[in-house]
Amino acid sequence: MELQWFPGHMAKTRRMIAENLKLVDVVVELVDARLPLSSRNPEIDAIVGAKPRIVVLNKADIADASANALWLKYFAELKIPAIAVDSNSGKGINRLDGEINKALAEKFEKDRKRGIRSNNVRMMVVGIPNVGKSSFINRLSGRSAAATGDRPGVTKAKQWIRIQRKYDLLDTPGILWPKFEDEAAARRIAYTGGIKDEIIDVEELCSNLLEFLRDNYRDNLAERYKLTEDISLLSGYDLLALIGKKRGCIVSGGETDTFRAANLVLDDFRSARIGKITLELP
Ligand SMILES: Nc1nc2c(ncn2[C@@H]2O[C@H](COP(=O)(O)OP(=O)(O)O)[C@@H](O)[C@H]2O)c(=O)[nH]1
Ligand SMILES: [Mg+2]
Repeated sequence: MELQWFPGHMAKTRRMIAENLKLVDVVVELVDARLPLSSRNPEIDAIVGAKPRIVVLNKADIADASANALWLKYFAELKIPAIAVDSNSGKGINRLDGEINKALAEKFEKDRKRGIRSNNVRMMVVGIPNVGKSSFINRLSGRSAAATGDRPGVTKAKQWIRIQRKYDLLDTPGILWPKFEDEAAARRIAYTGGIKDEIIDVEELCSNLLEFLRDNYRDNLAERYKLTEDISLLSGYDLLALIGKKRGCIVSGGETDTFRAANLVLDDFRSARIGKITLELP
């Protein structure tokens, strides 16, 4: 991953997030809509504990719309509030307000009984690298964002961003470690670019992705690369070679440059040029 996660780092991260958790009313957990389970931290439930939480299926714009609906239903059944968001355009982000109100209904009621009138809500964003935490925070804060600075009783270094008059958002997200032990999850994260390509075999990775696309998004694949032949029986590596040939990825001597082809396909996938694709279903 972008950061090397050692047990020591994980312990430190856990500690830092636990400290910040004490300061907030609600946690916004970002996951990648294309792989909502694989992009979750494996210990998220234990880390967040009983603190109210909203799951944001981010990058919903480049995930399969019908799959987004299935995932929202999945989280609804688990009684975990979830919304689908595109942090680049801001689409879906307006649902956050309603979900927070529902998740914090009890707190508001308690405050009201105690005669506390201010409905200020403090929140923090957590998620694994590359799910879009910074984009989400920027989008949420918009131009009206104002660093509210240090406040009494809060550690000096903490910066809060005031949004929509009633939210205080911790300006630095909690960066959690991904699922390393789960090979299939790690592979899906790698497809999306969440693991540095330098440390993996891109041709093997791309071959695996092509097999997934062959079985689940064959029309998208055929259309993108003008594959008119029957590809149902081609292996991932055969597909890679075929696409390389079609795209003119040739090395001197006439052989197909499968390394270049793999980078091209991965780039196409990551930029959603093959289509809106979800890598796992509930
Ligand atoms: N299509 C799309 N891309 C996004 C979205 N949110 C973030 N990104 C992109 O994902 C990449 C990682 O985003 P970033 O905010 O840096 O992630 P962080 O590491 O969690 O802070 C960047 O290239 C963003 O432009 C989104 O909702 N839709
Ligand atoms: Mg960031």
